Amino acid sequence: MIEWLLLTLVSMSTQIPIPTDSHTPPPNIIFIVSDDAGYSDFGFQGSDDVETPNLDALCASGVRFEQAYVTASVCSPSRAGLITGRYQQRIGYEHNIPVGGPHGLPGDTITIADRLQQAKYTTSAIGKWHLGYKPEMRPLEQGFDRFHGLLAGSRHYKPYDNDTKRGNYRVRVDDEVIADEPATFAWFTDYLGEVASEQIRELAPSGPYFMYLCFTAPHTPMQASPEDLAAVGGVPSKRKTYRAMQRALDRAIGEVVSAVDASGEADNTIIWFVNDNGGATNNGSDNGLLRGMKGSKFEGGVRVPMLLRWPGVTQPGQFYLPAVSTLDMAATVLAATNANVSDIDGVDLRPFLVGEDRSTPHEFLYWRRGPVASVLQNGRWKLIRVEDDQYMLFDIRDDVNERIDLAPLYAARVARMQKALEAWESQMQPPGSASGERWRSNQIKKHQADVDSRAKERALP
Ligand SMILES: [Ca+2]
Repeated sequence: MIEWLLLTLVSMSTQIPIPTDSHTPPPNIIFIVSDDAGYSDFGFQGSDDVETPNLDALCASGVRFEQAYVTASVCSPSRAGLITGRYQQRIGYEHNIPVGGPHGLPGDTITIADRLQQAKYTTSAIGKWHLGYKPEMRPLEQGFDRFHGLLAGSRHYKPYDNDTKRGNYRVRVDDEVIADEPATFAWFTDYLGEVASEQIRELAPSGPYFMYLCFTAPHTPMQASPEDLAAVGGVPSKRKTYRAMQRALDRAIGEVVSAVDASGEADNTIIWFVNDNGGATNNGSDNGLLRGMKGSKFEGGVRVPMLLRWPGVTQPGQFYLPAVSTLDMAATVLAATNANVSDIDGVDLRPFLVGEDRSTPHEFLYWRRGPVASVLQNGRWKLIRVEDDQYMLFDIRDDVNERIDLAPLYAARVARMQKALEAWESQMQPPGSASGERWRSNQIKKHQADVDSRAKERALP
């Protein structure tokens, strides 16, 4: 109740009209995605040992979302939802995809880049792709004019030696693997920041651009430069390396934001930062109070840090409480370009952010990956279904760490939410790529009642 009152007050004090001037040039759009970071592993999320001064400054200059969700608790399906603005299960994209395998985003998928390309944007994908390996699944066939990154993810942060044959992990420009990594860059995270900044300087004078910038940090392998390790201090540990990787990530993003600010286009550039899934079990990340980690339907698997700076729409120092989704990223920016978004599952967040709409963007949000599915109602009630017949119900407003299973007490609510989940599922395709018995049992184990500590969660990759 207090939260809602506060929200209303904030909304009232910040209500401003959404810019509708048809002479306003279309905004540049930058999506920045980090990989496997913990929910609390940023200064702006309250970390006391990870320092992210550049992201904290970005946070201070725009809105921080208190309850932001990705559409999957693992990399590839989460990105498929983000880049299409549609539940990825609509096309059966439910599971992670094996490196080099046949699965991925079908060639005829309409991505946000396709839609922005039609709206005369220059579209650029930088960094981790992880949405398919077959030629028709690659960035240049999915609406991007250019690609500078790797088809897989989780590559080494150091350059590969020239005799290392790791095609899907090697840096490619468009679809050509670059010949000499050691001569091209010293540290991959910084390199992505430099590539993005260079492109911003190049593209800003010539019309609107869309940049989809996906860092591989702080996903494994756990590698940090000696400089970053020295800077974060402390005794050697996985956590120390992780903190150093976050330091590099933050520095690279700082460079990108500086390039925007120096481009003369800062007032007309959207910068949207999000992490792709909950902190992983294997990289030393910390999800704070949230139960569960990457791969889980508990909040720690799907609730992520999210920031947006959009002058004229967001206010410096703003925070937004109701639940939002990465599906909303495409819906919001496409609505600003007057593109047709009728088939998109996300919601245009602008009326909510400027206080014109005091309701909440989503009555329901849904998740499913193999044997575990969930539904969140009004940002508060969360039903998790394990296999076909086990239900857990949490009131995450009062019990954000999901300790008290209310399912036995609220049978009618469970039944109603179960119905909503099934209605959503009836619109989805069956999973298109098998997850394998290991991942199936892993999913189920993660949601057993006795997996109630970080140590037990970390035993389940
Ligand atoms: Ca990830």
